[in-house]
Amino acid sequence: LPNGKTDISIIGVPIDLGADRRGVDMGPSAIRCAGIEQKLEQLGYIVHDLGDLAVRRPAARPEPGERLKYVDELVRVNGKLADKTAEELEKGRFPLILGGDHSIAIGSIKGVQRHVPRLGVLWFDAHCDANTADTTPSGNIHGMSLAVSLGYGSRRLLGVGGGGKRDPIRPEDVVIIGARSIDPGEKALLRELGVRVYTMHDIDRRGMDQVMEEALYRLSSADGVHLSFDLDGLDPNDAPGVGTPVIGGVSYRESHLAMEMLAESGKLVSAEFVEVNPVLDYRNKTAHTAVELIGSVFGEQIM
Ligand code: 6HN
Ligand code: MN
Ligand code: MN
Ligand code: MN
Repeated sequence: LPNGKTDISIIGVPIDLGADRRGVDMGPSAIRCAGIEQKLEQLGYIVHDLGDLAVRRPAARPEPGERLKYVDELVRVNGKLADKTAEELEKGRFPLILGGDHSIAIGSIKGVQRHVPRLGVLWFDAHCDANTADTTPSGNIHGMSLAVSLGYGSRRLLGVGGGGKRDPIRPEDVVIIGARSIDPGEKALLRELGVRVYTMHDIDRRGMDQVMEEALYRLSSADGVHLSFDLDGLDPNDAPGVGTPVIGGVSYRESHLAMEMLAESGKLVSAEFVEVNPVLDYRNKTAHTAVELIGSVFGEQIM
């Protein structure tokens, strides 16, 4: 059990305002329908499903002239999520957050940081989500959340969850796995900071076992690890229901191996599964895959 905990709190964040394609706001429902609670109970956990955070649907279009689309509501919801996440850790429970688009990592990580002074982050994604207001090609905040956690981005996003009071995540405590679509500005920032990005090239060349072994070794200096799992890290054949698919991704088996190794490390303190888009899915396949992966994260083994 991660950190010896027996209680898991599920927090749904039905928001899609950080992304261009509508529909990931239905992610929490889809993952619940796919049987997350039963899966965790079978593994012996006590599950507290806290339902979904309230999300306002502001306008049909983002605020005109705003560089960061829907920033007001995203700042508000992420602040709530930071508080909720911290509250569950306070109770001794493991926060398992269901997105929603990937902008929610801003709030969840801020919340976990209140309890884990030196937090490591394992960012599983086709993208690096390391844009800032100056480099974003889209204005979509789901492409900025890792940059914010590292202390880069607009003042308003950095202020989420009383941001200033905590140091940002250290670059050496972040690993990205599965990247294959990186914007020029992101590349420059990640290079400058020295964040370790395991691209598909690394996975093809060295295999997921070696990549994960090295990634976990890097994260071992942190006090705990937060898993931020974007389903688009997987190959679109295995996870078709995502808003921003990129061909040539991590396979179903490789992703399971990664989660099994993460479980074995015993370092995990919190996790989120994001970007499931049931509108684009095939018979809830992506949500089912998410539930299977969550099983592996919480110690499920084949035998
Ligand atoms: N995600 N790099 C692109 C952007 O708009 O900044 C895509 C971001 C995708 C974000 O999948 O979480
Ligand atoms: Mn992402
Ligand atoms: Mn992504
Ligand atoms: Mn299974």
